[in-house]
Amino acid sequence: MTCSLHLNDFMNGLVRRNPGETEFHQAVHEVARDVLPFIQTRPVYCENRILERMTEPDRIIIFRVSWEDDHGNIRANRGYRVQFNNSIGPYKGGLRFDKGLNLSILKFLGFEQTFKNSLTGLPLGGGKGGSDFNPKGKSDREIMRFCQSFMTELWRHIGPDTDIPAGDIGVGSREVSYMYGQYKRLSNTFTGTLTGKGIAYGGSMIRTEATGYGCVYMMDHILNHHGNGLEWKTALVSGSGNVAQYTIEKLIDSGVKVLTASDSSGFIYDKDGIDREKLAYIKDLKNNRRGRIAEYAEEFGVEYHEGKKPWIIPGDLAFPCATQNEILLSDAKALVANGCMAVAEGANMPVHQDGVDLFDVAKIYFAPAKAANAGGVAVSGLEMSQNSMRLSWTREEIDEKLKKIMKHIHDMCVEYGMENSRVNYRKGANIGGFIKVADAMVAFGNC
Ligand code: NDP
Ligand code: 2IT
Repeated sequence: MTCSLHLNDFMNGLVRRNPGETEFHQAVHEVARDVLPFIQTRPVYCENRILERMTEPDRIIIFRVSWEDDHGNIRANRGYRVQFNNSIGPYKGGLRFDKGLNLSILKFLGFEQTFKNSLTGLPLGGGKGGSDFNPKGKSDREIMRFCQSFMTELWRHIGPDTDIPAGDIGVGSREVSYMYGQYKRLSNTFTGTLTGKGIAYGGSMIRTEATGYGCVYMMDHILNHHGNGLEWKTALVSGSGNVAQYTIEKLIDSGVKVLTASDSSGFIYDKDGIDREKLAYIKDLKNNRRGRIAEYAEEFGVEYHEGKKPWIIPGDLAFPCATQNEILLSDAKALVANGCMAVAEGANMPVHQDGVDLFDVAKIYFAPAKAANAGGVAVSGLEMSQNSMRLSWTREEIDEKLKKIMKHIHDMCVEYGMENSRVNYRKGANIGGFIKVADAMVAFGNC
């Protein structure tokens, strides 16, 4: 059988089958343009229609979540779990609570997760879920009732060898704990069915820090590989949630001056750099008081740019850690014009494809999300191992394993991303993540 699958034909088919799902189209296109030329050199993948099959989720579960607010009103939201691909392990990926959430976003996230989880080298399949529930402004009791109601349906679809959810935007340790409590009650089991749990009840050391720390480890590897290093650099970080906080923490510890942090209302520009004390303020502000980043500007007397993103500030390194498509072409142009040398995606798909292409042309090192932010799910995988063994590893042991995993991912990118003596990390991550899943699917036959 000859094999000639062209990007346009492939994408036209995907868009026809998934109308209006722009984020999903974008994520698949970014992978397909690297993977399709590679597939032409390995006919077995083409003959087995691996990419067509890999872009169709195994199944999607959609359900109603009814809950009662503090005023006694019954409210209804929609819950989702996209079980994307379990070829190399049980479905694994976070839950997002965000008012704008929809199936297109969840399919892009589940698709990306499949490649990311493969890159970690751990036996993890890909999945993603969540709800269009808006946690902002809700009381603690409302969050609890929502989480319990959400899990009252989800629990029958998940399990320690089936599907293991975790956190994402709007879902942190508080929400994971409420959901785990309900899961435990309904299933009458104590197993590792969610990750990101509290340390007292099966959580892993470093899981909270892992995505941000891993992202900085990846940037360090990229700079070292090119004869450079982190020390004395300046950095722009977006977001002020879980990923941003621990990216900032590891950057401070690595001798980097972090100039910015943000939320969906605007960003702060701290010319002196965010230090440990100021970071503690951000953690308390966001995790305990659920406040806005504008309060940092008032507290420390620094600039606050309402309705703007940090990319207009000059800085050596950029770490977008908030959400998808937060670096559009105009933002990427500003980064290039200001001399930015490297970008690592802490968030999932924060750089729009036009920006990725510009970084390519401008020879800016670009670590895509599936490589740069894989530390979070990697330590989730380690949490699963500890739960299965009924043992806990120390902080030092986990950090050591996380470092090894990020090095392994970097080396995979180098192995599959070499282009005219330059590493294309995007291409390397796409092909490196694809191969293991593709080989498993070929081995399983036509299923
Ligand atoms: P959090 O909910 O802890 O924080 C999200 C941050 O992003 C907040 O500062 C939030 O601001 C901001 N944000 C959210 N939506 C927007 C928007 N539309 N425009 C601008 N800013 C926005 O989430 P996480 O830190 O966990 O997740 C951040 C990113 O990292 C996501 O892309 C997620 O998928 C990814 N990720 C997370 C992992 C994890 O382990 N948690 C692992 C790997 C990737 P505001 O408060 O105003 O909404
Ligand atoms: O996007 C991601 O990798 C996450 N939100 C973490 C998933 C996980 O299962 O830890």
